[in-house]
Amino acid sequence: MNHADIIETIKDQGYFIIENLMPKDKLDACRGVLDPMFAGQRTGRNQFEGFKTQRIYSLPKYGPALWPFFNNEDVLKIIKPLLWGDCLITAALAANVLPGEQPQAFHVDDGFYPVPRPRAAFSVGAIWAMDDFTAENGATQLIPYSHLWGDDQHPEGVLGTFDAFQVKEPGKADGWATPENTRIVTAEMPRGSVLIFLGSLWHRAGGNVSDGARLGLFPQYCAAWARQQENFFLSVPKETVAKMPEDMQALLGYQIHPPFMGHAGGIHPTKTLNS
Ligand SMILES: O=C(O)CCC(=O)C(=O)O
Repeated sequence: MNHADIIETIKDQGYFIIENLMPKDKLDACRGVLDPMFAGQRTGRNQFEGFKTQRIYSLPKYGPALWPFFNNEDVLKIIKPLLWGDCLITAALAANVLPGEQPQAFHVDDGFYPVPRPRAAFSVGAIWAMDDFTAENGATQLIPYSHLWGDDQHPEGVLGTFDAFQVKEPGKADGWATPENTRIVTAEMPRGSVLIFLGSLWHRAGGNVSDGARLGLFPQYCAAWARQQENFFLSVPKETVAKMPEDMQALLGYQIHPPFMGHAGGIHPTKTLNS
């Protein structure tokens, strides 16, 4: 399928999977950085992060092996037209769903922009499968066409988008309930594939009933005029940004969105990198 057809499919059903997009050497190089970090990583602090899920944020700061997962040309050719022509990285995380994890609460990713639904998505997510994603190990689950829902429509019997953050102990809420009468698609895909979906689409990480972990690398992109979730100006050292290719710098926010959004004291933000 070409980029234009994929964009139309995403506008229609809310998501699309491109199988086997990332070559093995890049997957291996990235895991070479992430695996030792996950070996000592704590699990989540609430039901949303996942009591048996490890997360690492602000990934671009961990070096060049991570960057191909953020500035992939094919993915950006699909995502930018969905976001008014240009985008920033709004969140840059990896989620390692461990055996025994419950399904996450269903949620949307752009719900904190307080503009009534239904409306265009203000963000688009791309989940890279760093392991094979299966129904057993916690592959992402999506509700097709739910990006068209209004504010009053929720998957039946589940927590609201932000309630899962308040659940601080396992088993204290039914956010992981599987709604009845709702068609759920499980994004099973081989390692190296990428799931692209609108930030307005209801989705969640699945539960893991297998005996292995499921690692997903999850860049989210927002329109270039929207506020980013993560503050990369503070979390990614300037020296690291200075070594990045220009497109990575721009994606992190070192760019001007015309006519002058993002300037730094009247100058282009990249000019601050060597000062
Ligand atoms: O890891 C996944 O499959 C999805 C995670 C997710 O949707 C999130 O944390 O916002």
